[in-house]
Amino acid sequence: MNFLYSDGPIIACSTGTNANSAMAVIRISGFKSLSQFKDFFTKDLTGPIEPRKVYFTSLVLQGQFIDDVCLTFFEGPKSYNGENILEISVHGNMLNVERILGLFQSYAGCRLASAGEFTYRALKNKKIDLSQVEGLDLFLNAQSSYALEQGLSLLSGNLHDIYVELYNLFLIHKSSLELSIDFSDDIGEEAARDYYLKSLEQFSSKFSSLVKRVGPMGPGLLQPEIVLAGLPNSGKSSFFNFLLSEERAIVSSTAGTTRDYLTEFLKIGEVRYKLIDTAGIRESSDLIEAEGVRRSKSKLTNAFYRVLLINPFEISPEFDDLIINEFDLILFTHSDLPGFNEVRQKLILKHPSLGSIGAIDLTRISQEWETYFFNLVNKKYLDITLDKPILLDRHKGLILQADTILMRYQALATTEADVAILSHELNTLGSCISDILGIVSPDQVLNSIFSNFCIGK
Ligand SMILES: Nc1nc2c(ncn2[C@@H]2O[C@H](COP(=O)(O)OP(=O)(O)OP(=O)(O)O)[C@@H](O)[C@H]2O)c(=O)[nH]1
Ligand SMILES: [Mg+2]
Repeated sequence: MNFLYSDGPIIACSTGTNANSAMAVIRISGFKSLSQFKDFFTKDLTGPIEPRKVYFTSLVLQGQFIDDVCLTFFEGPKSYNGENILEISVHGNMLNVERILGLFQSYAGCRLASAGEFTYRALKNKKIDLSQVEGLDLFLNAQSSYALEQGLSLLSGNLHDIYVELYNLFLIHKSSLELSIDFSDDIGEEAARDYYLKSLEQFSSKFSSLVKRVGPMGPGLLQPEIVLAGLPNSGKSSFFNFLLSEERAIVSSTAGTTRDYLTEFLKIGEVRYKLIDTAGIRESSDLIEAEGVRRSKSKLTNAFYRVLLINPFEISPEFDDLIINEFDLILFTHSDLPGFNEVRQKLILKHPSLGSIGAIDLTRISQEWETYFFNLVNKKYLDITLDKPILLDRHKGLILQADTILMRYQALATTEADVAILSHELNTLGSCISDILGIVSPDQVLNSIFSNFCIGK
C-alpha cells in the first residue's frame, strides 16, 4: 500500500468502472478549495456553495461540453473522511467515466486513488477506527444477510459498541489497579481492593459473552462454499448442473471428466454460496489430474457444506480415504440402474456409517428434492449464525488471545500476586483489547485490511 503517508487530492469512480450504467459517482477528496475546479463547471464555484446540496450543472473542458452532471460538496471536517469531498454524478458509460477521471488527473492535479484510500483517510483523520473500517469492508463484500448485518453492527452498531464498552471497562479496571497502588492509604486498603475486584468482574463478564461468539477460524461463514466430492463418475457434475439449472459442467461416462474444480454462485435463502464441482478423487500418474485431485481435497477441507456423492457401482480403493472426511450429506446416485440395492447394501456392510443414508436417483431428481437440499444447507447456516458468531478472523484471534491472558491474570488477581506482575499481565491484555479497535495498528495489519477494499471506497 503506497498511499499510507501521501496526501493531496485523489479521485476515483466509487460506483465501479467495470460495466456501463445509467449513472456513475466520481469522488474527489482532499482538495483545499472548491474554486480550484471553477473552470470545469458552468456553475460558479467561486461563489457560495452550500454543502450537501445537489447542483445540476455542465462539465466542460476549455469551453467544450463534456457531460451534464450533478455536484455535491461535503465540506471537511464534516465529511465521510474529514476532508473536503466533491461528488460528481455523471452518465455511467465506462468511456465517459474514464475520460472524466483522466481530465481531472491531467488538468486539476488529482491523482487516481488506490483501493480503500478514501476510507484510509477517514481512519487517519479519526473519523472511524480500524474495526469500523473492517465493518465497512465486511458490509461491502458480504455474501449473506448475516454478514451484511454484522458489517453494519461493526461499522456503527451493537458490535462496535461492545468493543468500545469493553475497552472502557478495561481502562476502568486498569485505573483501579493504579488506585490500589497509589491511593490505597487515602481510600483504605479494603475499599481499594473491592473496587479492583468489582471492576475486574465487570470487565470479565462482558468479555466472556464475547468469547462465546468466537467460532472456528477460516472463511467458512464469510464466503461459504458447498463442495461436491466423490470418486470419478459418481455424478458430481450432474448434480452440480442440476442445482444450477444449466449444463455448466461437462458430464460424461468417462471417469476423470472434471479435472479442475468449477465454481458458480448459488443463492440459497439469504446466502450466496460458492457451489464447487470437484475432480473425482483417484490416484493418477497424470500430473494435471493429480493437481486437480489435490485441489479437490483442499476445497473439501475448507468447505462450509460437504456433499459426498456415491455411485455404488464404481467404488475404487481411494473410497476408504475419502469417507474419513466429515460430510454434511451423502447421496447415492445411479439408483435407477438394475442391481442398485444389492451393490449399495454390499457397500454399507463394508462401511456401516453409510447405512443411515437414503438413495437418490439423479436421473429422476425433482423440484421437491432441490427444496429439500436447499433447506438442509439453509438450516446449517441459520443454526450456526443463531449465536451471532464473530466473522472476522483478526478479531477472533485477538479475543482468544485476550481470553488466555485474562484467565492467567484472574488467577494472579485472586491470589493477590505482586503488583508488578499484575501490571505486566494487564498491559498485555490491554494491547489485545485495543488492537481490536485498532487504536495502535502496525502497518502490516493496515495493509492486509485495506488490500480487500475496492477503488473508490
Ligand atoms: N443412470 C444414471 N446415470 C447417472 C446418474 N448420475 C450420473 N449419471 C451418469 O454418470 C456419468 C458420470 O456422471 P458425472 O456427473 O460426469 O460424474 P462426475 O462425478 O462428475 O465424474 P468425474 O468428473 O469424472 O469425476 C454420466 O454419464 C452421467 O450421465 C444417475 O443417477 N443414474
Ligand atoms: Mg465431473
